[in-house]
Amino acid sequence: MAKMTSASLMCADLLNLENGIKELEKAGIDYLHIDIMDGAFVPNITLGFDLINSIKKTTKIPLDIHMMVDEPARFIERMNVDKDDIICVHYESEKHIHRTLEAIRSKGCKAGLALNPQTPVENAEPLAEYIDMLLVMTVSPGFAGQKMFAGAERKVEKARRLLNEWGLQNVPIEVDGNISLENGRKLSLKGADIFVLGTSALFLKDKTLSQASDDFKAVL
Ligand code: S6P
Ligand code: MG
Repeated sequence: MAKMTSASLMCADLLNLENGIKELEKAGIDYLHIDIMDGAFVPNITLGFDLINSIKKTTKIPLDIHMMVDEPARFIERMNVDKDDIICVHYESEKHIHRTLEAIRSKGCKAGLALNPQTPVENAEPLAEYIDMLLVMTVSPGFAGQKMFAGAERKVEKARRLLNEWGLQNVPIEVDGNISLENGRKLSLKGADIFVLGTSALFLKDKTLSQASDDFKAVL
């Protein structure tokens, strides 16, 4: 599977976002990662639906929407998405998550399932028929700038093996949290496919977005 990058917009210069997105287009970034938080599922509040609508008018880069909210089913209907966009919901956020994954697919876009660091990959097995992408969180969700959890490599390796066993060879694994050059290379070797890039590899003081993106792609 081709390796892909997803730029975490909560780490971008939000007062200059339109120009930032134009630069990300030139840099060949594959997805824009949009973190939606509710202050309950995670102790933070970030980006929201109006921003998604504005971004949709600005670019054709597909969106990779990461819902860190309790009961995300409440919000799926109103989301403005196209067929290449991904809406990703957390296993831990809903009692009947398969219904939410179905609701996402019925909008004509892709359904992603996210797992917190402590949630075993095996928990995704009953949901195999409902997922188009598996997000293995490599930090506890809520904040940028954290350190990758110690079991992340082992978990990604297991996720790739189990997805293949379940017949999901074409379902990509996304990793999110502290994806530096070094961690990106290690996780790529274990089978990660989509890399969420934030403060660890893309939004850096000493590099342009294009330089940082090129440097990251070179280690995959
Ligand atoms: C965190 C969120 C992430 C962050 C990303 C930041 O809860 O889901 O998408 O934006 O982890 O990257 P970094 O390199 O600062 O950890
Ligand atoms: Mg995220």
